[in-house]
Amino acid sequence: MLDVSKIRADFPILSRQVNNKPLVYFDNAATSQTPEVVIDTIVDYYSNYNANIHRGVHTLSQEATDKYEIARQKIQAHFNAKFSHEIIFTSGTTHSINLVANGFSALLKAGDEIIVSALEHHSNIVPWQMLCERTGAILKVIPMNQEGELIMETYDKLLSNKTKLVFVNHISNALGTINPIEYIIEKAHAVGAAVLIDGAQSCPHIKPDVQALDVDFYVASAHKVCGPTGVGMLYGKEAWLNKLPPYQGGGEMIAEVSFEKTTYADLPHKFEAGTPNICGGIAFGAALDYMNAIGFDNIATYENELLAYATEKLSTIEGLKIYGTAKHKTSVISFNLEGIHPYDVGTILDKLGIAVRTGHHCAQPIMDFFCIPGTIRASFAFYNTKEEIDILVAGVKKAKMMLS
Ligand code: 7TS
Repeated sequence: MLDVSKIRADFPILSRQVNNKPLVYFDNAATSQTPEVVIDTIVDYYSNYNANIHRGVHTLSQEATDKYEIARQKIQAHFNAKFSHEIIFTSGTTHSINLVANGFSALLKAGDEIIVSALEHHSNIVPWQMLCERTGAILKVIPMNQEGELIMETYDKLLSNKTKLVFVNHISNALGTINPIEYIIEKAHAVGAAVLIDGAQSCPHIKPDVQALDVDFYVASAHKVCGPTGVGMLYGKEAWLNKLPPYQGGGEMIAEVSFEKTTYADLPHKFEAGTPNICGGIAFGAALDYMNAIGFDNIATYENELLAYATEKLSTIEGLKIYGTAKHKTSVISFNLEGIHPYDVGTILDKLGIAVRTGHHCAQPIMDFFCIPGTIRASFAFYNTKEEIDILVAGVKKAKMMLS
């Protein structure tokens, strides 16, 4: 089991005050906090071996290159990719999705079909709409039910030999639903479609095995797994990455350049034009080491306890409605107080030192489905406690009293 007070001591930010109250950080689905070991990795990089990579004969450049490539191998091992060159460093999930969507422009034709789900973050909707505009492909949507679960019977009917791509998040950021991606992948492959899974919200809770899933693309952001912002990854099966054209042109992604013709570098460099976020990539590796040392099974068990506790306590508040009651869900609770705007509740909670997110969570179609402007979202990580949930529950009661 987790020693949560020991874990909390790893995170300097958790001991700060906000508005003269101890910080209660429940906005983990937006970004996770950073442990000392990751902060130290960043300081060590800039203090001791800051240099550009893959291009210098000098010692600093070689050290930075070695550590960056070791980080790639850590990510490969974490996701169980077959080859390290199947891991592409990007600036985050959004960049990874755009890279794939852009690549498919060259592979799709008018009338081809793309399937997304009703539970997507805008970053897994807009790039595909742009792709459809460029190619004439048609976007279809797997609908959801009142619990916030995808309706698989409709998915089965949407699939046909016209389906070329399926894009679904592993876990919904707005509701916490864990989607049946094994089923989704298997069914898509049966009609010859490729599958991209958006793992931005799953990676903080689950250790995905891309080979066992047999998924074609899997994407994630470091800042949701205790790493820094501005760095993330794209896993792609080697054959797919070889098939996709490069996303950006520039230095590092070429084999040879002349004004007549340019040939591209091998994977992974073909997709990594320009100077990358070197320090970020190395810190991403350190963050995964940190989380793996705690253990994802331990993390999931503990977070499920927090979820059950918070669901029970919040449900006792009259007029509070929870959105997203899927059978399989992670430690995210979206809720509203009857007749009160979520923003007003969030503002009062902030005065009490409690950080939650309010609004549509970049998932407007979900809010439209429930006919609401947004929700208050509390999202828990392995360093949160039941005592903090008690503080939230008291804060929500206070907000209700003040705003009713
Ligand atoms: N996909 C999902 C499912 C997400 O939750 C997010 C970010 C993204 C993609 C985009 O990730 P980025 O790192 O490229 O920005 N989600 C949230 C959120 O729920 N609140 O703030 C960001």
